[in-house]
Amino acid sequence: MTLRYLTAGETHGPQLTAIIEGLPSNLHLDFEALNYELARRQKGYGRGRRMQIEKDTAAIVGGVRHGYTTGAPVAVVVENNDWTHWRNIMNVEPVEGTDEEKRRVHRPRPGHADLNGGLKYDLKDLRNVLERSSARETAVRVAVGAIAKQFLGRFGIKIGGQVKRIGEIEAPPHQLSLDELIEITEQSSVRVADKATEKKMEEYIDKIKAEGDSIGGIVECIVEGVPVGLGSHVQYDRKLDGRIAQAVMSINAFKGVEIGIGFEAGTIPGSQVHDEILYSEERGYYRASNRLGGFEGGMTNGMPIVVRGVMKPIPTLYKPLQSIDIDTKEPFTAQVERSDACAVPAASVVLEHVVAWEVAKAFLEKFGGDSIEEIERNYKGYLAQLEAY
Ligand code: EPS
Repeated sequence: MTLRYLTAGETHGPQLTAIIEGLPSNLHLDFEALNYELARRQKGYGRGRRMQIEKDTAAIVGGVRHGYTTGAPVAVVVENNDWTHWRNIMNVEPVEGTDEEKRRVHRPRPGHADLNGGLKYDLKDLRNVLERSSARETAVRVAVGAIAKQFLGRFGIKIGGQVKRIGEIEAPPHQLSLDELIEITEQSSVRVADKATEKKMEEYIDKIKAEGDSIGGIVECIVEGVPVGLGSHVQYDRKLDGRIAQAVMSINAFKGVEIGIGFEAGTIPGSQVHDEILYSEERGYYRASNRLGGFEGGMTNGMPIVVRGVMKPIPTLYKPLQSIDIDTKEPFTAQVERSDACAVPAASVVLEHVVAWEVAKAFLEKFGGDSIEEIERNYKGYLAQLEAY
């Protein structure tokens, strides 16, 4: 069975909804841990006023009983507190009122989905595009990924992340273990391990905000405890690094993805890129380095998965950019809207969760079963195969 999910819901509608299909039965869900992940996504220096309105929690409304999955589809709901201010504007029933009262949008914002979506779906109210294209949707994607994380946790697979860069400020390299990294970045307003960098990033975000601008950055996710052989070399759509890349690019505002040293691999000779193969009784086969970020041939090689993604600056600016009004076809400069100056720390949390989902999906494809116990049996059998190899 393939693990899959769909989401529905608008940023100022009543709720976001996800339905997950293909989860095994008997998986214990820790609701507190799930909501902890949602709270992590809401934090971060540089976010706007909306995050003071929302206190995201996930309500599970199907597929779970007395704390355990039943094997049925799992339905997850994250309510939008802001909905109370938008009841009329976002009502599913027809409402009376002027365009102004309905907050009709006819001025597409550069960098957003507004104009493309309006043209494609023949919508004269661009609100019908922006409401769905909003990054608010990542709240429920984190809820889905948090369930995947808990599933992977059963098999000793752990996921963490960090911010590598915000605009001009780069985080220096470090030698922290994943556990240490998770603990330390959690204390950071910008999800970096180094306090001096944190301060510089905060000051930089302040400066950008004061200029009416916005800023993006680079985030990284690390997955440890992954067995050899998730994904496959035999078919393009089974290559797990390719599927992770697609998932990362699907996060709102992401413009690029790298695995391991990524783009640097095109700048140095092969002898400095490939990870030499070693063997010991204790560890079996392992690598002297992890420059390829845990992948060869579209399959995991047993080293940690390392994925980076780049987020563009949020396009809602206080500094006006030129666009064209779809009613008058006249140029205008964008009006001021509530916005985040920087959402890179939040994007780091989203990255962890979309990667968790892809790894969980590949894990289930390989060790698939209908109950968690059946998967555990299959997994143990495979580990014995690896040991005997
Ligand atoms: C977003 C715009 C802002 C952000 C929102 C994403 O919302 P609003 O238009 O209500 O001010 O706050 O992010 C979230 C609500 C969230 O939960 O992350 C956008 O246009 O993508």
